[in-house]
Amino acid sequence: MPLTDIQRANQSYRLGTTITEHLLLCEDECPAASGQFTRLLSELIISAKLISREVNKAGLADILGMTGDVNVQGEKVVKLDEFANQALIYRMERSGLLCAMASEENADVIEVPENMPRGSYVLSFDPLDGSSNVDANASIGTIFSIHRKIEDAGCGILDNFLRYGYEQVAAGYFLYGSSTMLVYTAGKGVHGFTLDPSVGEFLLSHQNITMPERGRIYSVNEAYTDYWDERTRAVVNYFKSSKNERGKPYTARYIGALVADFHRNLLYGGIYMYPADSRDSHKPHGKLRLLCEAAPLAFIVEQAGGAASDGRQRILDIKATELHQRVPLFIGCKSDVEKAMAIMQGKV
Ligand code: AHM
Ligand code: MG
Repeated sequence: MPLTDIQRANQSYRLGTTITEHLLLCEDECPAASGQFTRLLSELIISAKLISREVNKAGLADILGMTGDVNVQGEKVVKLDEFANQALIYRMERSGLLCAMASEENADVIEVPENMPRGSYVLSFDPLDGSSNVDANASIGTIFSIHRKIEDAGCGILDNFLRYGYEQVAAGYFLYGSSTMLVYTAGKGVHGFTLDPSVGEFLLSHQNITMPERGRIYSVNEAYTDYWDERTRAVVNYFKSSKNERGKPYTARYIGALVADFHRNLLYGGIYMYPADSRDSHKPHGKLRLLCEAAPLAFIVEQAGGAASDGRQRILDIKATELHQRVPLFIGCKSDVEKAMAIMQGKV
């Protein structure tokens, strides 16, 4: 008897399919899955394991009084987001696969030093998204986006990063939650791997993740209602007052960590919104960064059958003009995002 999807996922998790094996198996249908690309993902995985190790110790460090500037070994204790940023830069610049990086934490492009081997990819990342949740032990994550470097361009030039989202070769995130997960796409579906601490490997646990056409969750920080324009308020009111496909009201869920909120909606079905608001000078364009937050998650959501928009256009059709450009974000199940767009554009 053929196995169901869930049985197959259980089997591959119990018997263990690693990401390298998974990439090798799909190499034919996934042009991005070259040997170089596989190594790039393996390097990201090692960085994420290091970050995961520190995240898991975060509460313990506090109990042991190690959150000051210097720990008992006399080492400087860095904040987790600084550690995550350092770990990614340190490992990835030694990988020989990249020529430059852009981190949410660094103002400028980080060029791989000339004395190190350079590769043909550029990487944008948010090292620890939702880090304000760390002290409360809530889920946080690392988001990454991979482009090929522009041919014949220098490594450090901004143009390597000022690209359309649809040009991404791959994108993904690590979620440090009740377990540590990697979810990624290389343009052929969305796949999830769970870190098995006893094996020390990410094993395939969610193959071909797909979102329902319409969700049952809306996620937005409603504390900013007074700072939204009329149309944004109308979008949120729509989800508050409408029934979902099953004839039930939508439910509200908001952790305040994009990766965690996105991941839940990806699996359960829903829409996450971080609209523009008028609180302070940079929020007219929302809070979230195009390159290291919105674009990679938009690539994933579309590969899972969902959609992502800034309210006017598809996120993947936006060409970045600044490294730390911010965009309003409506992301999730296709018909929910389309409804939000229609309201934002005054079409309904
Ligand atoms: P960060 O990258 O500095 O952590 O900020 C982004 C985070 C997202 O993870 C989260 O969705 C959002 O900020 C929450 O913002 P707010 O507290 O305004 O709702
Ligand atoms: Mg972030």
